[in-house]
Amino acid sequence: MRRCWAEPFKIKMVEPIRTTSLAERQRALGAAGFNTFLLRSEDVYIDLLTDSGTSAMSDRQWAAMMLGDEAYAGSANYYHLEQAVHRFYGFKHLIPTHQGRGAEHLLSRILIKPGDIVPGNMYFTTTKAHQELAGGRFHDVIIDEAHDPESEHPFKGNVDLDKLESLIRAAGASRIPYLSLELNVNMAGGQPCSMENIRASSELCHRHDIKVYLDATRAIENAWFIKQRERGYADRSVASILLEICTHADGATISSKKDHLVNIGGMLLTNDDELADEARNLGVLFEGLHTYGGLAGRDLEAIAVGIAEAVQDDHMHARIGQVEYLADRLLAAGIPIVRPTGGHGVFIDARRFLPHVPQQQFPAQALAAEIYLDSGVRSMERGAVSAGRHPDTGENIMPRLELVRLAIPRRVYTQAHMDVTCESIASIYDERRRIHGLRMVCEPKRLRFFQARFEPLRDAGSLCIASRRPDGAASSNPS
Ligand code: PLI
Repeated sequence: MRRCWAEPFKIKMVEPIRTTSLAERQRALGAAGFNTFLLRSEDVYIDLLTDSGTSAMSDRQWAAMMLGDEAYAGSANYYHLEQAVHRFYGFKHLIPTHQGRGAEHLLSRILIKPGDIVPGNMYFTTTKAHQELAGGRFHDVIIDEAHDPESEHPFKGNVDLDKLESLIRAAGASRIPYLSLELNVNMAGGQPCSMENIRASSELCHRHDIKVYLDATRAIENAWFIKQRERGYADRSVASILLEICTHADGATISSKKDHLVNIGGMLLTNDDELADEARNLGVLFEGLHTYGGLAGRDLEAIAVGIAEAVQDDHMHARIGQVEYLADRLLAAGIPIVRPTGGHGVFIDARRFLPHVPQQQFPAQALAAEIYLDSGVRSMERGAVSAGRHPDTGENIMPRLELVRLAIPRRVYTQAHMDVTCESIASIYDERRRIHGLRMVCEPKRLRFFQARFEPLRDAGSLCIASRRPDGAASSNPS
């Protein structure tokens, strides 16, 4: 018989959360322009907007924060973090940054020349934006299965080596500064890369003198999937798999706000002495001195402890196990989600959930709004709004994946919160025909999904299934 698992921690401190009435949520959503990013968190019941910076820190991390050495230069905490990075990632140089996009900015500015092409295994919003800001163009080389939410491929984050080779042949290696290799690809649904593919992609690039930079933001979650799914790794520790992944790359950018179990921070890691010097120098302009990078000493210390906790197999078992628990419940209720279940959240396939809403009417955005109205659960659109416009033509990009992401913060919510979330989505699914699309009425120039505003294409009441229920309230959040 398969035995249950439980989290490898107990709860020492709790943070109250507020339930709201349907009328309050309608008001809040209207004020937010139907964009869940613009909601106030005090109006949210269960916050699955992101797993970024939302982790619960351990007692050891909080204790470590009291050891903050707030020296402007040469803080002891920087050297502790450097030791953790050497031990767990193996790269030679650490340049701390305020968060992941700070590291992306430095790397893009240093390596990309105008007209360059940066291949990547699907785009991430901030990564692509910094590549474009530096004059480059992103080119997708992920395998086709990644764009198919129903494909059960175990490593949907993999690079398609033929696509990469064709690009090198067509563009010329000199126009390709590096391969941007994301681990546990966020926009594909938290999908991992296999070690075999990481190794082969790296060999192909290095044969052509092209560097390989990882987006190692969720590399530890990727290592867990290699342990679970790739032959030869079942008996290896997550920590040893992580180290092996990093041997194939020249460096990495990391947002510490995910895997590292902290609320702020990031880093650029590299084995390249020259690039490290340049990044330290440029970092002074944009981040802060190279031993703090926009962070307090206490933040650096919390990251060092967080990395050591994140690579523990039992932590990763519970972390991914909770995501799988929600996914399995949603599947049992017939909800179309991206398969196989990914690392940091469950992604609902809005195309199949709302087949009557055309993509130009932003079905994933409308569904995220509806889930909030129903139960106060906050999710995020990952579809046409997030994809933005083509940098050359200005046309809206219409990605094949039109998803609503339920990202699970680490060590924060219980199984009961997952049950409430599932019930809300299942009840909406039963009445999905009543959901209508949205029109974008305010579109910021960059990363529009953060601040765009929308209006319902029909009156707001028609968007809100909950208001049509006899009790006029959401089933799972009855206040
Ligand atoms: O939010 P930052 O600047 O610390 O990190 C940017 C970033 C880079 N790469 C990847 C794969 C990310 O997922 C990422 C940030 N992700 C966010 C904010 C998210 O909600 O997924």
